[in-house]
Amino acid sequence: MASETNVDALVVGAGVGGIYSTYLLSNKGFNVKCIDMAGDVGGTWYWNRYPGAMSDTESYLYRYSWDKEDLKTYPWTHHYVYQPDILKYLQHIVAKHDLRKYMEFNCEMKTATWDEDIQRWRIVCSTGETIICRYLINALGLLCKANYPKIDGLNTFKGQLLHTATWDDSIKLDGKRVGVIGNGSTGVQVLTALAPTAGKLVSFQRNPQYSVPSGQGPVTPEYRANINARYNDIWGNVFNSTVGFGVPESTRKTMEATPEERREAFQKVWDQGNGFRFMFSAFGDLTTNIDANKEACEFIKSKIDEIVKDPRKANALKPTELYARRPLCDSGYYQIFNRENVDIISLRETPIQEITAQGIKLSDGTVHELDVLIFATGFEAIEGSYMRVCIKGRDGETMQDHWKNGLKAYGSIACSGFPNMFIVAGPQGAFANFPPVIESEVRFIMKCIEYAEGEIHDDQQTNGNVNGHQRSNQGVVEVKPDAEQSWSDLCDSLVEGSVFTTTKSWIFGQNIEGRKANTNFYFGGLKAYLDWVQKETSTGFPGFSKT
Ligand code: NA7
Repeated sequence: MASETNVDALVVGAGVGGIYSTYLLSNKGFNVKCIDMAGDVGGTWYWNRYPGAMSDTESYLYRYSWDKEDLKTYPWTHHYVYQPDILKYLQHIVAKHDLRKYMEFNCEMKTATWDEDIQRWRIVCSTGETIICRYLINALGLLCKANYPKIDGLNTFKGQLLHTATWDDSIKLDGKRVGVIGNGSTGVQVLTALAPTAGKLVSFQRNPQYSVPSGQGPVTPEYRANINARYNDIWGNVFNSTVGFGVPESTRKTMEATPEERREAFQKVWDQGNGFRFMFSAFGDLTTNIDANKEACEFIKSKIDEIVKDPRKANALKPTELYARRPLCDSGYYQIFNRENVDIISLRETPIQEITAQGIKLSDGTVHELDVLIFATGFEAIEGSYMRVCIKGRDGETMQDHWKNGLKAYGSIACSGFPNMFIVAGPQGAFANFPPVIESEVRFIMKCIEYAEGEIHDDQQTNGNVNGHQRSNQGVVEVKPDAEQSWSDLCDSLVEGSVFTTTKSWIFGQNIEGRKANTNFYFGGLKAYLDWVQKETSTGFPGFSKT
């Protein structure tokens, strides 16, 4: 007979958000379980194992802020951490805080149903197990479900087909003829990493994107000592900033500088490296002023001309749209196109007609024969993970129903009609560095749970299934529909005037064919988000009802 488990809280997903949720819930004495469909911890970093996979947040910030001792002692060697090191770090945190005992892998949540009679969630897993819990914390991941574009003949290809988000590292690419579709953050990384060893590498590029140097390289012991000495201030600044990337956030207006001053300022951040630094540190209005933005575009395009020797390739690499997507950075991306084994095909000029057994056939009849075809085509971002499971709230409403007119979640963490259910890194969260955003959301969720529980008294007797804590005034919390709508309206209003709305990308859900544009992020900044959370939690949770 299939087993049934009762817990206080179920965390679904063992990535950055799921690990922290499990840590906080278990520390508060909840009987907690964390499941993940993957074979181990890591979330997005478990699956995205493609060559060159790297976080483009500086290493000292691509980690949890709350383990102060660990911040100073855990080793990292370069300005940015590559995927294997991120995975090792997350495994280390899980081991250090003894969290593995709460975790079960190869266990996927298939359905979650709110049971009104017992005021609990009832989760059925791929293993056949049923889990019953008071709190359901979904940390399913916003960049998780791989996006395969619809291209004729996709299944006819006789070579090896890979997607960067479900990478198989047993496949060797050295000396092979490799085609890559996609040139976002992932495509840029995988192309740059494969160029030196692939026999032939072709980027099939639809929209070129702007990229700047990352500044990747080893750090000195002095650099690390300096970071260690300043860690408290560093995190203080991050949580007081707009984008949380540890880079200065300028307020200087681009068009008030002379052309020489502008070039000098752009050159300085180009030399220092990091995409967010380039977008936010030289000037403060690249994302809000089209003329300012165009100056940045011209600067980067002039760099492409300087770096890429073949004018055909250089022209193909130069974007025509504004610099208005998630900013990219690289470790020598434009440089790879000076190699003889690397080519670029502009799909805007010659679109893909179909994929054939041999490779890619373009609209002009040319066939590019390939041994391996890599999809670096991104994700069904944000809702993708939620659409492949069935979560039913009050009155049988599903998440699919709830989001049919656009994604929304109050403070990014809760949806009306889904009591005692929370989302980590859901829609309409702060557009900022993910680890501090995720931490902020998990801490907000914990506050909501504390509110649902009533006061928690550590020194009182155990009450039923809760280890060592007694809860009084226990209840069920649920977001009010009008509060959820007003958060969504706020997100819409904050994006007005942003140049980001001029491009089509996953930021607005428009990377998937046929999807309507939706404001998927809160563009008010991390600090403003935290101020809002502080107000919500210190004024009696006005957006929630408690029964
Ligand atoms: P992105 O940023 O969504 O990039 C996907 C890329 O795939 C982008 O270049 C797309 O071109 C391209 N794409 C998608 N569909 C097609 C078709 N049908 N034909 C040609 N090219 C296509 O995904 P990433 O994985 O790079 O990055 C996602 C986030 O993960 C990133 O922001 C980081 O936060 C980590 P398009 O621009 O749509 O023309």
